[in-house]
Amino acid sequence: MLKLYYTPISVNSRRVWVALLEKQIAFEPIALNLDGDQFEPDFLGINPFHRIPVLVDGDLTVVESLAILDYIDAKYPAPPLLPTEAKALGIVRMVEMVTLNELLPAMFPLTRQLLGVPGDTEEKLAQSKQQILTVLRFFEGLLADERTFFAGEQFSLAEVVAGTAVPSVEMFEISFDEYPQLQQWGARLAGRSSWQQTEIPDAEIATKIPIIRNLLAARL
Ligand SMILES: N[C@@H](CCC(=O)N[C@@H](CS)C(=O)NCC(=O)O)C(=O)O
Repeated sequence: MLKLYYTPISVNSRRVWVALLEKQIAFEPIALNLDGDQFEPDFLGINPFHRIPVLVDGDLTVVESLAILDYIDAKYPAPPLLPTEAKALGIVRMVEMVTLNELLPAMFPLTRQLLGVPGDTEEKLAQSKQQILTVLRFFEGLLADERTFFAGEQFSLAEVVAGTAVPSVEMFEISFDEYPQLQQWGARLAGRSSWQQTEIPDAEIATKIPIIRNLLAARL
């Protein structure tokens, strides 16, 4: 059986968890705390970069969530999460990369500010907020023809990746009022069983704040 090293509160893990649920693939979850256990020799033997998620399938170990998602989709093609048509595939890949390379890095400074982790300048915080708004405008534009999902009617890895990150920007008091397509898209995803099963209650997240603060401070 597949083994998934993960942490329930991790956005990087959640996208793999959601994909496994969408495809109804059984897996053995192995939870790390990320309180230093990621530096234990046993785990470093699995991922020398000390990060989750990691997927282990027999003698194959896959690190990096986007690589894991591709592996899962190729090995378990039903339902397919990557379109094959050129335009749709380009959009899906673009949404995945913009989420990882533009949105998430902009969320780090603002999350640090929320949790009282010092080290970010006012200029950095303002730039990060602008960057998030640019991503939201960009995604709104991609959904502007009122398509159900980024790739059209097909639920895809664009939803799995962006849909587990975009709604969190509300914690920075960013409203979706100016992004009606994105708001409806988010509501559609929130109704899915895979989203509901991977939603972590606020009370549980609250117990992890010291760990989250340390992880974010390490990224300064
Ligand atoms: N690019 C990686 C990022 C993974 C990542 O940063 N995971 C965080 C948790 S959300 C982690 O394991 N942090 C522990 C550490 O950096 O020591 C991916 O997409 O899988």
